[in-house]
Amino acid sequence: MLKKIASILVFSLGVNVAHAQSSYSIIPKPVSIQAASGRFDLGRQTVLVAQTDAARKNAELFNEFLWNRYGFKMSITRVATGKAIVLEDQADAAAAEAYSLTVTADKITVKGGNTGVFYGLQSVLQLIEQQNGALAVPAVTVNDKPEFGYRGVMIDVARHFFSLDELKKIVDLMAYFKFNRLHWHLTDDQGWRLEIKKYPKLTQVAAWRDSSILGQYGDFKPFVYDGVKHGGYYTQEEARELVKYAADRKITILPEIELPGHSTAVLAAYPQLGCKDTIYQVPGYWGVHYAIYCPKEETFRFLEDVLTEVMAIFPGEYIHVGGDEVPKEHWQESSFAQNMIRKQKLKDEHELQSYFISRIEKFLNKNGRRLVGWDEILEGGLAPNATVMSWRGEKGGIAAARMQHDVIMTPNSHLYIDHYQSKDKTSEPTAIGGFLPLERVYSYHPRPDSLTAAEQQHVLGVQANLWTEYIGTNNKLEYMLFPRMLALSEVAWSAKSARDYTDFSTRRLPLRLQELEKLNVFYRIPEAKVT
Ligand code: TNX
Repeated sequence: MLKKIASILVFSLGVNVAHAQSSYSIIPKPVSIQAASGRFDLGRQTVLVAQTDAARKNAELFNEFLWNRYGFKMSITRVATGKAIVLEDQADAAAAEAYSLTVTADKITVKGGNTGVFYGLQSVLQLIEQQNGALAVPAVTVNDKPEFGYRGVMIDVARHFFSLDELKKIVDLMAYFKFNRLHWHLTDDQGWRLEIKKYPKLTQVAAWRDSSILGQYGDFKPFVYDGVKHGGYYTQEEARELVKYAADRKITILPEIELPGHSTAVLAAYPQLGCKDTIYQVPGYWGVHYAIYCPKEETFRFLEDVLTEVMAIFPGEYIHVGGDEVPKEHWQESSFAQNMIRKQKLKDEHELQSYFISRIEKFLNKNGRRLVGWDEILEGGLAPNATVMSWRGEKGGIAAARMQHDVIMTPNSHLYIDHYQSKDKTSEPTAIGGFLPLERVYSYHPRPDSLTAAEQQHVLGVQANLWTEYIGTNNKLEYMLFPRMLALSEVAWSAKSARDYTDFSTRRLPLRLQELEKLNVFYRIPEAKVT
């Protein structure tokens, strides 16, 4: 109902805008965009010109979008004849993600590195106007490049499992808005989601939770079970398929394997990796759970085996190892962990956690990979080469940047898209709490003023996190992502000085939302601002 009423508002707004200035509605906003006169008519007779295999891949993906959105494809050729969209891949492009785009009545030219050309084509798609069934692109010159090299979205598939098809749909939309990192939160207390050949119980046991194992942690509402054994996992083949699908769309996947906390599901499968001689169960409720990995040699062997299989699937340079919310009681109550603290001459459990993470980092570095962790990995001493994801505000990120460590900003104050989208929580589907309206996401700037220019260079970029404790369906996943993901795309891509919330929300967003509607995305309609 809410969606219906608001959609009437947006559509009436959209129609007015469509005729006045539907052009140049690109999100995220390009660095420069200059209007010219005339337009390029687009149709079945138009050809895509691609001279290399890599350029051809971009052309095929452009065609795929045209097919889904408008029901036709163009032919792809090596030589331009007649009206053409020419893809000029420049192997020596200095900035790999930059592109230029020129549209005249006869020709569209997209120039850049192969990734830049891909982004240029996304801009072309967003410029297409449809009038009386005919398609056209207004004449224009665009020069564009991203502000940040890391433009990410995190999806938690551990609290609720999402199908490969749904993830591909999200990847398509991420690419359309020029994101380049998907952080795949694959493990947590409530489930392990990746096939590991050496440890079959991870998918036989740890991937499934049971309706009988409910509880309540603090204010967290337990998930209401429907009698279904909730869970699921991705085979290695499926994970590889998503890696390839994303890579074609210029998106690198960062897999996350949580340690030493958020790992109860693993202990349910392999209890010997915990410090207690007990039975663990995969919990069906949220929060910070007591059971964590014991710092035994057997645990490190297990983790190295797991990470070896993970690295074989995910070729990206980063492996995320969690590190957040590690309660220390499990170690305080274990004579093994206490002996370890003494033997390694550590001060306390925080230093033991740091020892744990540093050992894993050494292993990853030896294998040519870099470790990322949540900002708790600062406690007890940061591993020498670690990159920090700052989620409890910017504090951790600022501290890490001052120590010359790389940082990705994901503050829960601005980028936790599991929070409510309205102040009136009763009008919204249940969420974890908090209030994060579109405008607040848009207002975020990831380079804190308190850092020097050199320190700011350590901020690689930004990411929104979608935790799925209360998200069990594709529709709800999309409802939480859209349109806040579009606001984030502009935070990540466009310079702060170029950003303008009024232009974004009243002119460009309504047009993009119409498009999401056509692409069957279950987005939330933002409240129309009455001025
Ligand atoms: C904290 S953010 C967590 C997650 C929860 C989230 C809910 C982070 C690194 N840990 O385990 O899902 O809050 O907002």
